[in-house]
Amino acid sequence: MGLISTTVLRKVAIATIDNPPVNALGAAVRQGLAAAIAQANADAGVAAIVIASAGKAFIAGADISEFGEPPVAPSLPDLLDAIEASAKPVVAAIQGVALGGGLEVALACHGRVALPGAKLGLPEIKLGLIPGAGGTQRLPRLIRAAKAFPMMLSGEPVSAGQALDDGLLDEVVPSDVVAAAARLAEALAAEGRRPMTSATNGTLTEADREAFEALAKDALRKADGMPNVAALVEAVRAVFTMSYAEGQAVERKLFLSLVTDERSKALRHVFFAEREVAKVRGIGPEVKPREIASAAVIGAGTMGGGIAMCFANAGIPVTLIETAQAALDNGVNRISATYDISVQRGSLTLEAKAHRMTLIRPALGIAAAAGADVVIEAAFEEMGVKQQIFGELSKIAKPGAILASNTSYLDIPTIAAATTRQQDVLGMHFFSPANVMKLLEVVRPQGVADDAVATAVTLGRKLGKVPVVVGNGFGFVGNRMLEQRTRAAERLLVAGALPHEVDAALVGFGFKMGPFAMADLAGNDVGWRSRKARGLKAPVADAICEAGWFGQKTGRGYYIYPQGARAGQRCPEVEALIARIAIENGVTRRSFTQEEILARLLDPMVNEGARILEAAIAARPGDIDIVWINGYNWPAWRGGPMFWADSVGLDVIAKRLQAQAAEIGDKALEPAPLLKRLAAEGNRFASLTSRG
Ligand code: 3H9
Repeated sequence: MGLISTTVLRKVAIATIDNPPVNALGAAVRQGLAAAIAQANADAGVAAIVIASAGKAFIAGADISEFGEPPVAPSLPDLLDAIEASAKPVVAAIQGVALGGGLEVALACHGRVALPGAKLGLPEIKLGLIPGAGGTQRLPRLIRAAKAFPMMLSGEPVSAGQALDDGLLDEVVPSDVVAAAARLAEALAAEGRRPMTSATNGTLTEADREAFEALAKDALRKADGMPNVAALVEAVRAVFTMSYAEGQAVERKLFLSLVTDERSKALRHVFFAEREVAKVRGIGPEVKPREIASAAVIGAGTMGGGIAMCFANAGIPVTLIETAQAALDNGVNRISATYDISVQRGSLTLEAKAHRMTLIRPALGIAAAAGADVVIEAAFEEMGVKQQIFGELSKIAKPGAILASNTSYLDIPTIAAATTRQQDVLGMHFFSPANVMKLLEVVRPQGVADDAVATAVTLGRKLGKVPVVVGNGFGFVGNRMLEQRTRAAERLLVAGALPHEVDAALVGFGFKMGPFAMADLAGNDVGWRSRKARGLKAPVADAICEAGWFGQKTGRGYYIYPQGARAGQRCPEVEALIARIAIENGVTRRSFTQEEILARLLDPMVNEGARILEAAIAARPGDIDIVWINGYNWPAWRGGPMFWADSVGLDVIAKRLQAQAAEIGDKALEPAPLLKRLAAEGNRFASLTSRG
């Protein structure tokens, strides 16, 4: 088998897995390992066995892309039982990561040796799963349930040092882990194989069971409906109540049912989409990003301040620029107050705050941006203002500096036209609050240099963001789709739903907030100003603003907020106003089910997503999903809007849109050509990407 090569060294068979990039346990690897173990057992010249690996990882786990495919023997649990039952001792030589099924391989071995940089973990929970190859049964038996359960619940790996302390590893060696594993294997062969992990029930005590039950209770309380948490509890509990074989059967049954659960499918889709999004068309490893050692942010408002914090948090000095001292002082004070909240919460030390504040250098006047390697403009959202700033930047900025606008909607080429360096101008669109939200839309207009785009992407990652490269076009990806949802929400009010019903539908779907609670929080005047500038009308939203109900900051908006309350209460005046507007528009209002509300909110977004794909503003449907998960709190376990649409069925969505378009008489709601075509073919958005 090509992926496993075996050499024999002083009576120890070394089976090395070489399945780039991360030695995932695909069918060929499992078959190769099974053959290597069987062969070593049959070879009289072999006394012990080492499982080692080539490349940067020991084993990153089961091959996630095989889940949901027809099973190919041997299954991982069967392979691991064979390893554990090997008559000749088997030792794992761990370098890099041993994750999921990778750690389960090590757990089935009779000894484990690692390099100091190794990381060991069972991250299945993050994919909506639980360990499915004996991990829930072997790990508690090895290191106690009270230690093993939190590791499986968080999915976070532990260091080699920690694993050694916990008894998960036998040895940590500074170098040549294979030789050290071979020595341990020889010793085990000489002294007689140690008891199998699956049979070491002696480590399970009543005290451990009680400690585990307390942790389990807490975990179930916080599980938020995720079925894998309850499954994990059930599987680990079996360690105390059943034999290993029975417990393993429980684990297997739970694992297999979770694999087919929509939530796990969604999380697995997100795992691959996160990796795909990093691949940018036309930008390979030969395109080297420019060096970024300093930054400048123009505009010390909420957005500019948040962006400056991102640089300071990443240790990059940043000049924060305003035109007037008072605005600059306000900006710096706001940043300081935001850091204070982290200090109070205990997530930031006072020293760290002080250091970050020294990295933020307030300055007056655009000339202060002259030395920066990247300048991000976060000024007022008006083309004239932006063009003036970029015109000046073109004169004073360092040659080769990246000149980025944080605009949410405006045309980047028009901004770039104010400069003589189109090759350096692009969009870097952060999301509010900029120091928290992970999404960064990197807007790539025609004419920008590839290395400028690569720089923005690399920088985004350094700032802890998830950069998604998007094309230029009104609202780019996220806000363009959000506008559809906002319009749909307004239509629903006039048609008969109430603000709290619309919000409840989205919260029920998994969002933290609905559109009206969100609008009240952000300030209804923001959208109002933008509609007026574009000559657009939204009868309910406009009337609410005309009444001065801007949201939480004025004590009322779509809801009432008595005495600064953060949760709004239903407002009879708003509800009466909506009813009046419906009458004025000749609409007979009717009630809507939650399901209808959801369809009316989300289908137009999906339709816009299809148009965005047609126009190549987003490279892949998965990129759109990543935008919505990281910028708009779309629940990851729902996979993003395009994944959701695939799971509902594109034919269903196309039919619903067609019906709505006819009912309202709005052609814009008719299914986009791409959606129509895929629906007619019985296809999914996922078919547009290589993974299908
Ligand atoms: C499991 O084990 C279940 C068992 O309990 C029971 C089974 C019965 N499978 O992240 P990167 C690909 S569940 C398939 O960019 P890094 C990845 O898609 C599994 N592919 O690199 C990418 O491909 P491409 C539990 C995988 O250095 C490439 O490898 N394990 C897998 O930043 C490089 O990945 C996990 O959840 C996989 N398991 O990080 C671990 N892993 O180049 C998941 C990676 O085509 N993996 N790929 O885009 C990770 O956390 C990170 O990938 C890792 C490397 C830390 C390993």
